[in-house]
Amino acid sequence: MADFKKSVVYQIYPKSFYDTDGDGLGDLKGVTAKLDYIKDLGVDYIWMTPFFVSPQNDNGYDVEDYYNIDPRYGTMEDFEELSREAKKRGIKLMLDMVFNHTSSRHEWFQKALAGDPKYKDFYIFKRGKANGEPPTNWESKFGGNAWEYVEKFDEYYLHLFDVTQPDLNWDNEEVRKEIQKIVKFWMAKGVEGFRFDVVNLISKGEFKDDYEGDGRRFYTDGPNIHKYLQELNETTFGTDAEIITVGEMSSTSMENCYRYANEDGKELSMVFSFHHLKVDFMGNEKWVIVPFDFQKLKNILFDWQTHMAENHAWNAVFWCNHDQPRVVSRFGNTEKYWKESAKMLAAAIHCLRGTPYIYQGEELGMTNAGFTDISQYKDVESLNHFRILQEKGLSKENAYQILQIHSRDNSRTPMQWSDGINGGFTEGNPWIQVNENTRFINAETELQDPDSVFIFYKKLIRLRKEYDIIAYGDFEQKAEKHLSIFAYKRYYKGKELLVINNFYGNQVRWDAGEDLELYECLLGNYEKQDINGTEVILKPYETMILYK
Ligand code: TEU
Repeated sequence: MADFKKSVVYQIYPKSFYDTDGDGLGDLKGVTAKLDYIKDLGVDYIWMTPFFVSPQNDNGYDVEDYYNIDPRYGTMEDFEELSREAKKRGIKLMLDMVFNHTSSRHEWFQKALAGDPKYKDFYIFKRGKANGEPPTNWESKFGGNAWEYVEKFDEYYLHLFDVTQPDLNWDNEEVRKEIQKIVKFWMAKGVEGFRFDVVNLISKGEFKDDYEGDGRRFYTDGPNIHKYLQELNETTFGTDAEIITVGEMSSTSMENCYRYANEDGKELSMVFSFHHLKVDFMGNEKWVIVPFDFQKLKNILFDWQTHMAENHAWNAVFWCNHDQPRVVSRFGNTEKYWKESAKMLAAAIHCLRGTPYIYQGEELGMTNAGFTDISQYKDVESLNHFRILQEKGLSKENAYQILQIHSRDNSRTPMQWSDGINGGFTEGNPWIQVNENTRFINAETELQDPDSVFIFYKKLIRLRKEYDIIAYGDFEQKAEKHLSIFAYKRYYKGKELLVINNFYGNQVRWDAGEDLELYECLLGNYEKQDINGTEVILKPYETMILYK
């Protein structure tokens, strides 16, 4: 059976990874070309975000054809070559399946629009209210109402995301059968992992107005969600013990995750939850500027660590992905302590109980995009909200400040391979601008520097392989109330691991209440640790992984 607890997953956003044909977009051949780099890092899986045929309104999360590769990314032969070359290096592939919705260009939706009743029932069409308003007041995650009017039917269809991403009707058995077929198709191609996009939104509940929120209470972790996941499991990936799965769970509850990611294996191997990445939001509102709440971050992560373990469920642990700003810009420091904070954040997340995910460029300490003009932004969500914020009365300057912090494009700038033109990403015109700091934050430089962020990630991954305690140990939170320190312990077969992190740029002191001199330091981001009996003095953004 695949030991996903001991594994590390590396996420690739192919569009921004490496371009081999000079069209300014990364491609599958580009991933193959960089496999040795990934192998050197030491990860076990590559999760690739969607590269299926798509109009790319949401960079591939709007799938037009699940069985074919978008020509912008290459061909099926390119995929097979990538798959073979990865296998040679002991790296497994995890594909990203978007089944909550399709692209409006998908054949099913086109047939639905043409009036074919079979395919209309593949989606969610509803009559508007008597007063001519949409069926419910639900908001799309990308802004505006979540229903689109189709005059021909005098009906609306539901789109929780962009208007070009109509939601599928999972209550229709034929839809579920089609989805099973797609998963089996990719299993037959030798794929060994799946990420299921916003999969806890597939079972819609009641279609009612939401007077307290944006509608999510009616479709998040919906009435048949566990039934549908179990069915998908039994009919597809559950038949192959080597396949690992992760569900992306939007606004989920922990109670549901105990079941989604239970070790009984009935649903998924693990889940992505996002509550710890809303600590710089106002509730669910992302388009505001609020300093991040460190205590909240600790409480949420520690809560999930403790309760998921108690309920025999497994976490995916991560700071970054293609929807999140860069973590070093978010919870770290991009100036004097850039390197220290990038390493500290890495250690803090990798030693938690769960499977760590690294998003391309995170291992280099890549930072937010630093865009200053709307023409530099490409993401549909950012473009919509830039407009909406100004409609709400915010000044352009304010709207820019918010995008600079929260835009998904922060993580979508091209991978920084070198200090050369376009950071070595393309010889053409990059589809999105390369960060100027590629002059000093880039793979070429970091591979040669034994003290680099890259080498630190490499060491962390190696530690997971060498010390079972990191993968299998029990979790215990520490320093709960400390204003700067994020610390925890792991226990396994009589051994103990103590991970201490300073999240701030000032020196702090902590009394651990036990003799710290009994530990050896496995990894840290400063040459010497200042330990005296039960007390430790942590330098700015210091991290240490202690073991006894
Ligand atoms: O994202 C789901 C999702 O709800 C968020 O992460 C979303 O980006 C955020 O709420 C916006 O503020 C997944 C994919 O990861 C994302 O790239 C897609 O755009 C989205 O689903 C739709 O398929």
